[in-house]
Amino acid sequence: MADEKLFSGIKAGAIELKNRIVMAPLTRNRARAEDDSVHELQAEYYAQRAAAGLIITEASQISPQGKGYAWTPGIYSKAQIDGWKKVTDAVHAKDGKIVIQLWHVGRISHYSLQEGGEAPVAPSAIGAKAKTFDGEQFVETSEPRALAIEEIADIVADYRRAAENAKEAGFDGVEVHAANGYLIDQFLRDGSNKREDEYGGPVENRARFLKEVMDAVVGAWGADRVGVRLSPFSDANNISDSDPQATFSHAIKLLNSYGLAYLHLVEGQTGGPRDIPEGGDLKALYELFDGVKMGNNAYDRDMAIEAVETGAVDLVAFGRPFISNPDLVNRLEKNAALNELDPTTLYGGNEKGYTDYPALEEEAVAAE
Ligand code: 8OZ
Repeated sequence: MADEKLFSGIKAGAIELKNRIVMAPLTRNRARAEDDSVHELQAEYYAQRAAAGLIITEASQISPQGKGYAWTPGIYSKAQIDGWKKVTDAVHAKDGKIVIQLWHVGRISHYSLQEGGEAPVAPSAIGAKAKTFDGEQFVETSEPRALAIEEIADIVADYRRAAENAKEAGFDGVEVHAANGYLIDQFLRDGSNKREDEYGGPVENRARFLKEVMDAVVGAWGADRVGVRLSPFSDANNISDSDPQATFSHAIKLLNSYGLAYLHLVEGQTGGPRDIPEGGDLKALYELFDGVKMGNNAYDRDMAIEAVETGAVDLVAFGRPFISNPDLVNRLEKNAALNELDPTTLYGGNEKGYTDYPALEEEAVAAE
């Protein structure tokens, strides 16, 4: 066994991890079309990856309104809870740990994906120049309508219910998805939030929705089983802010006050370059958080070992490598070659490109 710190155990809040390698949240669009539930196929997929110190599920909508793409799973109905229970049982049977990522897409949706064909919702009626997949093709996201102030409490209640459902489904905790230009990020940033009530204007107000969501989710789970994901310097889904360093300094100080299981940052552009824009300082943001820090974005083995060894982060989340390498932890330990990813089977489909990537043969060790 490799003796680098990356391969050693750690506690993230109350969650005991057997190593510091995390399976990042990965949208795969294979939930059942009729009820947005996961089933045996996902149980097998996640169980294959249970050697990770922690699995974060694909983003899962907290309500029908929170959905923005075809075939993403929900965590608001009985059928969805039952489906996720199959997943958590399968992961736990292999001694893995798994949290579910709670998601509301806000304006990153299309009316055809919304109940009654309604407009998606957002802090303000400002559309994103972004695309989504409606089950047949890629389409421009629809023009959103601004949430009435009374509706915000309803969405917070949806988060609370989803968090409670996640407990019933047997998860080890939850991750609040506050990244990548979705609803919480839309509230946080001044490019998408032009509200004139207490949810808009100064950053203290723009962070109010995040705070209310965290209060609700922490109320259901206790802070030490709740993580949160932010992408301070990503413009994913056409999100923008005039001063991300200030916005996210405030957000992270707020999050630090809870005593959370971990803070998860996308370092640079989501799924893209790791570059931080002028005036941005990722290290300074991490330093505002006293708990366990998780980094993500295009890490390879050497970068991950180094980042954990130096204490830049405590955990490293791998995305694409975990798709094509169910036994990624073993491969990293052995410094073995990785399978290539088939980009044509990322989103939608069946077991092809999902549960059929091979694990390393015992003898195929590339190096010590
Ligand atoms: C890829 C495709 C659709 C959604 C994210 C949940 O970026 C996603 C996502 C990724 O956070």
